[in-house]
Amino acid sequence: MGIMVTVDELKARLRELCPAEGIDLAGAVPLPCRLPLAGKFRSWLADGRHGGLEYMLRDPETRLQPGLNQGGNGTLLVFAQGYTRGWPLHDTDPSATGRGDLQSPWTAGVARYARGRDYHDILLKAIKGVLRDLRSSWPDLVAHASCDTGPYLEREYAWLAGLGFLGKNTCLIHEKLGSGLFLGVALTNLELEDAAVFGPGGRPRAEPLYGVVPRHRRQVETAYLSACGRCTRCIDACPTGALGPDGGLDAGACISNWTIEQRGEVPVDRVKETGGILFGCDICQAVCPWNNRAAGRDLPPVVAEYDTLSEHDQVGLADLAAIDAREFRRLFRHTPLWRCHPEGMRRNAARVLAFRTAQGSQEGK
Ligand code: B12
Ligand code: SF4
Ligand code: SF4
Repeated sequence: MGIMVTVDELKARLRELCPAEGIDLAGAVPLPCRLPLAGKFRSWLADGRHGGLEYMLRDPETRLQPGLNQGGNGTLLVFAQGYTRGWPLHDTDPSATGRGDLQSPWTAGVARYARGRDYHDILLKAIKGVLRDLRSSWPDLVAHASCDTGPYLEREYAWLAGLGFLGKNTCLIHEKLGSGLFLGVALTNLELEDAAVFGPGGRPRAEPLYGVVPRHRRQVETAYLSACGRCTRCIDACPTGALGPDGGLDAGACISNWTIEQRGEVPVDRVKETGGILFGCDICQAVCPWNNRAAGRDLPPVVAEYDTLSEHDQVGLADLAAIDAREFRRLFRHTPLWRCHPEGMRRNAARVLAFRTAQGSQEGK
């Protein structure tokens, strides 16, 4: 049974509950909804741009129709939690975003999203905290929360919920906070009485229910990619040409995919430039002006759990290139780095070592 609520009631509760859970933005998508970019997603799969990410092939239609198992009704709540407050301009030098000859393998070679505790745990706990408290208002609330791993195109729903716009780097970007945001969702049996204020299904909302309201509302509301304007910095900066000229990413060419998800040798012909990058890739976000501006703002800090990697500062690249399963577990069990398995970490560290050695011998000449 659906629970009838008004948008204002939901908004009031989210505004009360999200700050305590360290959530920056929250919004809602009334279901069923039509995803304006569904065709792009289907052709992305059909063209093989999922680059070996086989889980993306599993039941793709479910990603386009959340609520399928509940008859397609209800409301999808969407949440965003910051892990970094932008990237300062000096990070736009690729040598500072992972390819520099720095002392620590951590500060430069690991993408910022992975420099803390595992976001799947942290954000999911925060969302479940909000849902638990919502039950005090609506005891019959049914809700399934997920972060990253559920069958949702999270960025598209975040966009529809008014949390930001989709950039040419394919990330969800908030006008004030930038794109250093994790996303999570909760499929609920809430029924928004006045869902019509959201406009016809599939039309993005101009603002979130909780969080900073964007200034360029019309842009966010009406046009995908419009807030990028003529900027192409991310496309130009991507060392492997993984970003298409007008949106879309070829995961087979993306360093993030190769250093996190894929096992085995990195095919040199496809990904020549993993260089000094140990894990993940931030280049297309670090060059983004929305992130450079966010770094200059006086924003509240991100939750402390997203900034703990300095604990590993004593571990060197040579240690990582030879790491065994037990040590890998001890160091990384509850961090995003867990995802690459010891085998991936050894491979990545060996590549970075080789890269830095070659760089060093060139400088020595
Ligand atoms: C698979 C995946 C990846 C893959 C593929 C990335 C990708 N862009 O698809 C890899 C491993 C490469 C990856 C990398 C990263 N990821 Co990831 N990833 C996911 C995951 C699990 C699914 C994404 C997905 O559905 N991709 C399918 C494609 C088709 O979706 P899409 O790119 O959004 O495509 C749309 C548009 O590009 C557009 N489009 C496509 N082609 C075209 C063509 C034209 C002409 C046009 C106009 C439009 C267009 O339409 C598509 C459909 O709407 C999500 C979690 C989730 N469940 O959603 C996290 C997620 C997207 N990742 C996340 C993060 C943090 C990252 C990294 C930043 C990590 C890092 N530092 O290394 C990088 C960013 C790389 C990048 N520029 O996207 C966050 C993003 C948060 C944000 N603010 O956007 C998410 C949401 C996880 C989370 N819960 O927080 N990721
Ligand atoms: S994450 Fe790196 S490799 Fe992937 S699209 Fe962005 S800049 Fe290119
Ligand atoms: S770098 Fe430019 S084109 Fe790329 S996402 Fe940011 S604003 Fe858009």
